[in-house]
Amino acid sequence: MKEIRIIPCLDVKDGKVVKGVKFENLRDARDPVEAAEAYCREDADELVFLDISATVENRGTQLEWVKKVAEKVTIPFAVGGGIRNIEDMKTLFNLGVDKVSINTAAVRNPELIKQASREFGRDKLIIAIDGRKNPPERGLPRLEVVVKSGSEATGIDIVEWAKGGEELGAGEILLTSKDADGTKEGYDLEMTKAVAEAVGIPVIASGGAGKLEHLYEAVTIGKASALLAASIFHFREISISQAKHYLKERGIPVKI
Ligand code: 0VR
Repeated sequence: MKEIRIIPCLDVKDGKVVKGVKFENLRDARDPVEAAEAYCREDADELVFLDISATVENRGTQLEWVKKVAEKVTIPFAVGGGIRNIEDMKTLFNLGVDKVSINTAAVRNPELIKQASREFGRDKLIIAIDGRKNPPERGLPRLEVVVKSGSEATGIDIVEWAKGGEELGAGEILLTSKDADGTKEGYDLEMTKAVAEAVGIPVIASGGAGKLEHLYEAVTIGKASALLAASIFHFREISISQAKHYLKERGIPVKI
């Protein structure tokens, strides 16, 4: 098993790191630059910056924050949120971003994945998939892709979309359970396992981390290659070091 990466996520809105539950009730958590520097010092393996500004007009402001963080980050730095096309990706790479994460734009135009993979290489391209779980009787996919910050259902099966993203050239999948986000009740293991077993590229588990055990089960049951978390790290309930030592003591390879 390759080393499992521990990845804090900065959900940024109006220049502040925010944190909500199920993508709603966002409240200020930290300053983006302060948080990024702290996570680098604390030996996070990668950092994700998710631009959740509500409108396109905010993009300029948010790029300023991406630039400020990119200047301080000393670990691989991925940015997602509102990325619409190849030009948006070029802008981010020119700011020093290492990987881009596309979500809604890829669902709307899957060819964008192929173009981006050809242009930049699959190692720089993450497909972010936000998902929800439907009750069996509704005739919807059990695991359904949602887009536009989780506000729009697509009727697309998450596993099918993940396989399609891999075929089109994605380098890894950032799989976020909207239902689990911010709840601290654990990752969606059914969703994570279903995707991880269907693709040959790494799956980053995201949404719901609340206890050290959640991290362990996301790897052993969910088959995740990397663990993204926000709440437990932003509110200093668990440190990166605690997470890594807990996993290492249980036989999970991590970089310490
Ligand atoms: P925790 O459950 O706190 O670890 O959160 C992990 C992950 O769900 C969040 O960092 C982030 O992916 C939530 N995503 C979105 C969003 C939050 C607010 C608005 C939109 C989105 O579209 O992904």
